[in-house]
Amino acid sequence: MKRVFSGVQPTGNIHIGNYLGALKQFVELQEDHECLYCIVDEHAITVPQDPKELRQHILDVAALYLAIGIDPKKSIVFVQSQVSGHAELGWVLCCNSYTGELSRMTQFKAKSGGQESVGTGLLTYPVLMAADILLYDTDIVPVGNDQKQHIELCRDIAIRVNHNYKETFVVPEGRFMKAGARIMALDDPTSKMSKSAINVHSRISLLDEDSKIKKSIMRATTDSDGEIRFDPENKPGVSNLLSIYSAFSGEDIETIAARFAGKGYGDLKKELVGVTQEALAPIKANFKEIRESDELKAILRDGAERAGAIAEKTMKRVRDTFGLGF
Ligand code: ATP
Ligand code: LTN
Repeated sequence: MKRVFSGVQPTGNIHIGNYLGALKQFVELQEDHECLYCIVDEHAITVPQDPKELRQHILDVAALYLAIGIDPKKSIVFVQSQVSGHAELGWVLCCNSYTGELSRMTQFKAKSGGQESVGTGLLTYPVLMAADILLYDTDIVPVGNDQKQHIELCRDIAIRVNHNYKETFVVPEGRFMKAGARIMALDDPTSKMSKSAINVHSRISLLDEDSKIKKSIMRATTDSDGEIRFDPENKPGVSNLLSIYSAFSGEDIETIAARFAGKGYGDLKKELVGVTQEALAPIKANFKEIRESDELKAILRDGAERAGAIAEKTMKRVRDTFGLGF
């Protein structure tokens, strides 16, 4: 069975971009893969976090994982900082990557741009991500399009170590959704939907109330030519709504667009409100119960133990490759 690994940062406001780009694949993959789903808290502290809030967000993401249908009997669900191999391998990989390649990452450029001083963790963030993946001999990494460059870097580092030392790492591949790999902000369809955008109507969070979902979609930015067709370059707003519709319903984009031919944007938006509310309702209902249950922490402890056993095997191999210890 092929092994799958992915991670989500516990930074609050998990939105439909995260869900349609990444999380939805997690559930599908667990049926016929060996899956590890991680809450990457060590990635979250590359920017300052409130410690109390961070701990709450870790449990929120864990509960969301389970609420969308990740089954802890089928998949390993755990928190990154509970398995020390992530930080340990992260250091080893830092010693096998170049500041040049790291400073070329678009996410680094975006997050560090305009800052007076830039934290080292922001630069080495993708190396820790590579460690997450390589620690488990991962074959497949389901992520949104924005992570493509980081997956490439991870592959480069793995190939480099295998070549410069000896065969140590499995070289992984990214897995991207056809619809949903890049959901755009509702208020500005030229930028990606993001947790950190100031305007709450730029995104739909998985736990948003029905009234908020309706408001955000009905006021989504479109254009003035009135025609419903999929054309991301010239009609980014309408195309984004069609992508969201398709990703939730499973119907392909062209079929949806054809069904709305001759109708107005209001009709598309109204139907999309219904589709979105319906898709998120069971997630919200499950979340509340799981988040409040005592079982959640036990699931995470068990997950860390199982992940830790796999990680330790890899770390033994890594220490041997580099001659660390005795
Ligand atoms: P954000 O930019 O919203 O803060 P992120 O990418 O920094 O999110 P994560 O929560 O770790 O942080 O992302 C989880 C997953 O969601 C990743 O696989 C990422 O590629 C995916 N993802 C994030 N935003 C989008 C989006 N707008 N469309 C599709 N996938 C997305
Ligand atoms: N960098 C990713 C989160 C992340 C991840 C990973 C995804 C950290 N480690 C390992 C897949 C595999 C992000 O910002 N979305």
